[in-house]
Amino acid sequence: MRTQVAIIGAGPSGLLLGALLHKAGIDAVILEAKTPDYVLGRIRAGVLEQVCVDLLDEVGVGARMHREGLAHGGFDLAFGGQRHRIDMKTLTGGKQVMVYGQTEVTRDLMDDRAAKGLPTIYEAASVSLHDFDGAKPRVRWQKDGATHELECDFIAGCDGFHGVSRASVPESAIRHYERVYPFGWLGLLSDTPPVSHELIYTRHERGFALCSMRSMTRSRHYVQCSLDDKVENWSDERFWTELRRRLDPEAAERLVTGPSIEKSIAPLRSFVAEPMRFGRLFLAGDAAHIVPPTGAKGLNLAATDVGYLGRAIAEHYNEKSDAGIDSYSERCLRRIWRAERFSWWFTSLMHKFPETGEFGEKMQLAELDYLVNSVAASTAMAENYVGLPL
Ligand code: FAS
Ligand code: PHB
Repeated sequence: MRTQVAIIGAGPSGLLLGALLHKAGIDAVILEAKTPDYVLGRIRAGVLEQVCVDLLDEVGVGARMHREGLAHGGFDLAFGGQRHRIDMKTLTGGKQVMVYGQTEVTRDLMDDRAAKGLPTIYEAASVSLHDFDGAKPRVRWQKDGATHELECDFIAGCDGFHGVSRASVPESAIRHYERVYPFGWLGLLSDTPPVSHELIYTRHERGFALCSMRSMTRSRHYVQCSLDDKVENWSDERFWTELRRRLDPEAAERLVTGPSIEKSIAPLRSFVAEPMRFGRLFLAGDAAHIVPPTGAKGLNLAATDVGYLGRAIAEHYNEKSDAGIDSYSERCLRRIWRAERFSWWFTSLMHKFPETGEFGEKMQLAELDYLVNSVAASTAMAENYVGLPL
């Protein structure tokens, strides 16, 4: 088999890149380890920056997002039993975010790819990358008892944090920067109405909590939990009781509980691999970086990576220019580090750390008090949350 671009991973990064390349007239084959249902079953991000919305519109899969997504002009910060709204729309001159689940983004991209008859090979086992430091890279995998090989011009490693692409780069050629947080997020999805019409991020002495949503009838809530906690230790009742204890009185009053559709614990880390290009192999999305979900940046960074990469590869073929390819890593990393900083800062501000202590708690509360009472500080918060310009 031969194609122009081999994409490893059919998560949002791989699918969006495939759609961008198709729009530019470039052939790509996506290799995915799991089944479509497995990929769709992972409940993850919920907030899209305008740059992500624009990319989905650019490839023609934005219709359902605009129909069913919720445009949000602000969110609440809750601490000391009080809620304070960050009016993003006013503070950023009109910018907003779109609340639309990553599962739906992935489904829209999957359906579009299938409708166009574009090749995605699911349940591709033991994927391996070869000769990407030369001009004729190849990818191999196992399926239906046979070994398959794909010759290509480029490989896009869109296979997430635990994927094979970054692991295929010689250790001497890559640097890792990492911080692992001493807690996780226990998330619960339920067909219950959201607590409020916008998101509520809560800092509480018992730990962080987030009230989010997927629609006005489906909620996504999180509570900070210990790293060694297990989801089987958390009955729905225990979750709802703990969430209610952390919310401000008005939110606690409005909380509607119900049976969980999904419940899972996500570990939190900050991680960046540098560089993101190795000859004909390019890393994009979680394969190259991870942010703690506090700032809702993970999916959005993945989208901007593949936005840059799709344009760079199109330039290579259609304009015979490698300027985009040569600057890909540097352009992505500048945006990634700004998002890493914001996500680390917001996580440090809102969570209970083992070493926080009484002085640390006073510092968190003082910073939050300053943040919600300073136009300058609120503006800085707002411009980072809606997404920094490309
Ligand atoms: P993904 O991990 O989504 O996709 C990679 C794909 O590659 C997967 O389908 C995988 O099966 C496949 N793959 C892996 N290894 C392979 C191999 N060897 N061969 C072939 N295929 C392979 N972001 C937010 O903004 N907000 C959130 O609340 C949030 N919550 C999250 C919760 C969890 C548990 C996790 C893990 C992430 C969360 N994120 C969140 C971040 C998440 O949304 C990612 O940023 C987003 O999934 C990135 O998409 P991809 O880069 O496509 O990686
Ligand atoms: C979500 O809805 O899953 C969500 C929203 C905002 C975040 C993290 C997760 O910061």
